Amino acid sequence: MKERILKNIQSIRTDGKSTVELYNEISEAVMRELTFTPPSPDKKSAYYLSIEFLIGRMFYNNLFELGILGDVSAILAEKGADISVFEEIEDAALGNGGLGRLAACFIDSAAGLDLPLYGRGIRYKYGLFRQKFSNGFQEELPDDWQSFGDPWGVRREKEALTVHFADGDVRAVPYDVPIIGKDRVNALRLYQAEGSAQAEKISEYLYPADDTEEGKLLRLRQEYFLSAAAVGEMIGRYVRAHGRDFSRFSDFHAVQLNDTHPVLAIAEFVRILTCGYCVPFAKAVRIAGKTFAYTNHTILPEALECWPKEYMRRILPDIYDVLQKLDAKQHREFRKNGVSAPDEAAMRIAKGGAFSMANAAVYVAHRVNGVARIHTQILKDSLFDAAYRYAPEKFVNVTNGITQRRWLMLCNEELSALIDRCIGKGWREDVSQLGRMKDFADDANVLAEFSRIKDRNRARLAQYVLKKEGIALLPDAIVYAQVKRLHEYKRQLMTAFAVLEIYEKLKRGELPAFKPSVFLFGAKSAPAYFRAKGIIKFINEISEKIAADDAVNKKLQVVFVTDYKVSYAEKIVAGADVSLQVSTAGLEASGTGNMKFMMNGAVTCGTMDGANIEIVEQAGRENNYIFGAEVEEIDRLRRGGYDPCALLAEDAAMRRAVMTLADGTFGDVGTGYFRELYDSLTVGASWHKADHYFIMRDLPEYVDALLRINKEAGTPEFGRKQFMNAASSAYFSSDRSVREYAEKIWGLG
Ligand code: 26Q
Repeated sequence: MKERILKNIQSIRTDGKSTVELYNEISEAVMRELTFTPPSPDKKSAYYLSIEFLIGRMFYNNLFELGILGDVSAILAEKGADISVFEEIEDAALGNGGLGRLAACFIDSAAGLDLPLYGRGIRYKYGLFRQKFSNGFQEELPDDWQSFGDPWGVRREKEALTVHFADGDVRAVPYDVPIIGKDRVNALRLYQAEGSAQAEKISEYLYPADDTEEGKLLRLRQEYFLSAAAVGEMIGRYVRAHGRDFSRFSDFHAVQLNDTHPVLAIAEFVRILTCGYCVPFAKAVRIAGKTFAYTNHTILPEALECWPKEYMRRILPDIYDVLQKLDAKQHREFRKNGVSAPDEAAMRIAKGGAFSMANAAVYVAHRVNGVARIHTQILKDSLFDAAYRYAPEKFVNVTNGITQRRWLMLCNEELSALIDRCIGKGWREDVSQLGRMKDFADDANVLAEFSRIKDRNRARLAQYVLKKEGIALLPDAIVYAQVKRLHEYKRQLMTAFAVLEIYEKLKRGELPAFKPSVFLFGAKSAPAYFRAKGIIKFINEISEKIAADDAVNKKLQVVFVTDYKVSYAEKIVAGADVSLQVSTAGLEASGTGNMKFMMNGAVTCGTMDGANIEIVEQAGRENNYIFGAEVEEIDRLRRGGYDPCALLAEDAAMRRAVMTLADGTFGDVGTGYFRELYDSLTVGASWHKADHYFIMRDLPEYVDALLRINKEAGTPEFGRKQFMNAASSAYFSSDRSVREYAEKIWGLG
């Protein structure tokens, strides 16, 4: 196959063609020769249902997975074309953050491990918005990713299904995208909604605004659309192969629900079995239980979906009936088993006038998993404590991972080559061998080469930032990076305050030995998330003020990159020195950016939260910079006695940093953003106490940690710390995660 693909590409003429034309021709030359590996009818397959798939750029990745990236690069060079021009082709951002990128890493790993795991998602016409800054404010532009063509998607007209809503039918047309492994090509199947203008709206936008009833209903339609299409397809295939006896359904299908968004798949499955095939309700629920498993990705209450019954009755009356019956069955069962009233209230599917999607999933699924050890523990101890006491055998942990193919081999070729030279190439097939790099932690030559590679990657990152932003990063500076969704719990605002404190210390001459440092931010704010937008503006104001101050601007720089996405992340993780992972302990379920930085040899400056805990367990706490309150302390503070204003009163530097939100140092053009942020920290709001993410508790320790890093950076000891992180990262390969899912949850042999 490789030879044929290369021959196809060899015969392409490059002269006079635009980048987009060439991109399409080369991609098509690959697609002509690829054959999808079909699910085998007599073996079990697993399906990963997700409202997001954040695949990133496919072009280089696919050539890499086929083992022909170098050859294609050489062929193009002969023809006078540079393979890097395809970086102009924007990647489809059919996701927003960690949850979507995790889905992409998992299907990549499964293909590599020769496992039949198939993604099922939505082919949004517009992905996550493109971000611009205007006067430091975020602006959102539509992400028209199909304007470059979609050579990797194969429309499957004949496999289209119909999805029924009370007010009309919608066609779900599958598009298959190849996920290439060594021995198989799995299909990521994305459904496009068609049939009418109203139908098309369903697959128009990822996360449409849901501040109106219409918006909420559209989101509900999306969730049902994905669920019904995926379930309809599975049941159809099962019936054709095995007939109408569903007792063996779960011998052939495992379905993983990526958070609550596709949980309606459970109800749809029960609906079809009971209404379409006369399976008794209890039996249908039992089969669903054996088939479905649910992953929780967040404990934040605002992200736990509850759908008003009234919406459900209006557009999905049959699903409403199923959920009502499921709730009644749950109630009978709990009564029979003597479940206490408070426990029942916590676990009940019907809650007030709404259905709790998480409770439905936890009740039916045979496995419920968190995404890092501490997160799973929190699920057991608090969010789902009653369910854990009721059915402890359901709960398992699977710590997240990332694909080392995209996040090391592809984005950091030089480090990968160094690893090859030290331990041979076996790690490329079996990532667990990467740990053998630790044997070289005291080899001065290897460490020196490792540092030079970091320097070159940092320089490449600087080139990229210059091209994208028109900003020259400070030469030879330490790069501290915080790139992730913008959210209060992730505490980008705390980093902003830390930078302000450092800025002031520099101005006062208190840091004579301070080494040049760049604070690199990348994040998108949800369009309607008022505070997150205020934080972006605040950081951009700080950036500008420091850049304009000749007394410090050779030492300190703040850059908020625009339109942060997968392809930007690939440059940043390779070039950064310090990974900022500073969420309030207990709130970041896992984090996966933290793993990408680690694998590329950045130290973590962070709290004991999410996967940070397992990162320092693998790499050594002494090789990272851990600070701040741990979960127990945060719990205690939450119960009472936390007084951020008292902390501000005691700490003048912190007070001055926080006051800049209110004292006119920075302007927000009358939007009220800054005042509202200030109030949220000092007096709270109707729905929360002051500083409920505990910034004042952790900020002084954060500043200390950043300054400690600044002192140590550039020394051989610091280089060794970075090296130890990369050398200890094998555990965070999504190959390991996917194997765990296959064994503990899917029962894939
Ligand atoms: C919920 C209700 C209404 C509208 C939107 C949502 C919604 C949308 C997206 C809720 C959550 C998300 C995305 C969550 C997410 O990305 N979570 C991250 O998942 C990663 C993979 O497990 C973890 O590493 C991160 O810690 C977690 O934040």
